[in-house]
Amino acid sequence: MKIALIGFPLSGRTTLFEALSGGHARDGVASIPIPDARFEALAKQAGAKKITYAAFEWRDDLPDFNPEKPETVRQPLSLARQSDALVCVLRLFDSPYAPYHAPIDPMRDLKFWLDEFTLSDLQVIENRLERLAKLFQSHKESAPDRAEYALLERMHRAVSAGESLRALEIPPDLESRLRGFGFLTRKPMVVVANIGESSLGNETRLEPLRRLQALCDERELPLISLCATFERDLRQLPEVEQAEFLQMMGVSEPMLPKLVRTVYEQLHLQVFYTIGDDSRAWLVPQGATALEAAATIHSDLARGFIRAEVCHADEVLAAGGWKAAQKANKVQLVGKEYLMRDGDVIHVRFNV
Ligand SMILES: Nc1nc2c(ncn2[C@@H]2O[C@H](COP(=O)(O)OP(=O)(O)O)[C@@H](O)[C@H]2O)c(=O)[nH]1
Ligand SMILES: [Mg+2]
Repeated sequence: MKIALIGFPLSGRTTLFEALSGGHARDGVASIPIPDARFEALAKQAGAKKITYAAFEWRDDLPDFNPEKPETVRQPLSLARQSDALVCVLRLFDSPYAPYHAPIDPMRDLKFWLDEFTLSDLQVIENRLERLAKLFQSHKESAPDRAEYALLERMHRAVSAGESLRALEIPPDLESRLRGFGFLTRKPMVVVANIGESSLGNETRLEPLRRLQALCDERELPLISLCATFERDLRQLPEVEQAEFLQMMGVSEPMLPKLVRTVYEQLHLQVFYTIGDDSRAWLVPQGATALEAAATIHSDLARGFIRAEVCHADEVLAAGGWKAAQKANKVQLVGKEYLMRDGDVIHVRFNV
């Protein structure tokens, strides 16, 4: 899963990216583990020698655009289409270096991006409609082409009316046809309000933040406020000093885990685990089957799938381990169609 950081130049994207990656990144790309206390306990119980968390690939590699040359926004937008989710960073800190849009106005900045997503998607939809119309003229179209045309017309109406495409139900066969377009208004998005150090601990008094919250509520976009420089500096401290630094700045907890968790929720994913010497957490879409889970681990496991042993992590933990869970009859033997639950531990029996 690719998460792209988008925002105005100097909004703090790179600072946030450094905070997330702890500086361990290359060319603006970093694989960042998703914190998971349940998995940590499970791996420890299993005596794992190697622990691999599920991770997102965060990307801070969208080219900057020049707000004085509006057409330069096209390049970052077209690259953003390739991501699975967007994190839109808005500046709420005072900056002498933000010449293009000096006064703090996160509402204006968020609206700018939402409008650009709308215009950009409309362009993509119109181009596609035009191509399909040409196909119809030469009578070479198939039934799915016609279904796609009808759906695109519906999408056009929705996007023109300023709606996002997030809630739009798309039949699976059309979903795969449309995936390549990467509609921006359909992508899960989290808004980050990047506030200044001086506002830490008294965010509720920030008028622009309150107004931004109202806009995000209206558009059903989750909003996280944090101070990117603070989060970055906090991470660099030894753990014992972190609590002190948090208290000193009047902050109850680090915000990065909350950001990661919120992105995770917006993507409608669930996690499952394989445990042993090599313990791993894996991501699948909500509603995935045991066969899909097996395919995520390795294509051989899906190809030669016989049955799978499944037990929920909470039950494995309570039983005192996988073997104990088996003895207590907590481990179920399931087939390909079994619907995975968030937090299942799986052991696939296969034969290739
Ligand atoms: N005071 C303050 N400055 C910040 C914060 N986040 C970023 N900056 C500063 O803003 C400038 C631009 O940040 P950068 O992360 O490079 O922005 P980008 O262009 O969006 O990648 C740098 O000088 C940062 O130190 C913040 O939370 N508080
Ligand atoms: Mg940058």
